[in-house]
Amino acid sequence: MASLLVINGPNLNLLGTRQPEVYGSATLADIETLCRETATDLRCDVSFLQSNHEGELFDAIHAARGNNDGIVLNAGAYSHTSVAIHDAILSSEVPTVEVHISNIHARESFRHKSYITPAALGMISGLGILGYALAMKALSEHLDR
Ligand code: CA2
Repeated sequence: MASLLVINGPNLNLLGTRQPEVYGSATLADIETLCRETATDLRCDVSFLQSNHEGELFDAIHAARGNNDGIVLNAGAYSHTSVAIHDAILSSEVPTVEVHISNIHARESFRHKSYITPAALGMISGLGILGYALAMKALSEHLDR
């Protein structure tokens, strides 16, 4: 059974409390519920990590090697700044799908660049929390190939 890891980065613990016009009203707990339901449908295991600390994010990506078959990653604002997370994804060699709840290309120009995308299997942006479920499905199909 495939094991997927869903990683959320800085400030995503605040989802549902502010900026609903940008991020919707779902909370981080709602994302985890959706991912658990999706894992049941896909017959895979899923585990979760949220951290506001960059080093904890790449520690989790390193630890995924040998323990998880795929990663769903919303690195939050670190997506736009972190070469270290880019390098961690490449060094882990764990297929990773990048997710953004909002459409980063319809927002400020500083959000248009992501250091995650070149290291990722693919990227989903702007589809709300559905993006997490779609990313899990994409990873499941990728791993079945
Ligand atoms: O759209 C996304 O998922 C983002 O990764 C969310 C990040 C943002 O920096 C990226 O550009 C796009 C920010 C998450 C912060 O979420 C908050 C939610 C409620 C209140 C404050 C922040």
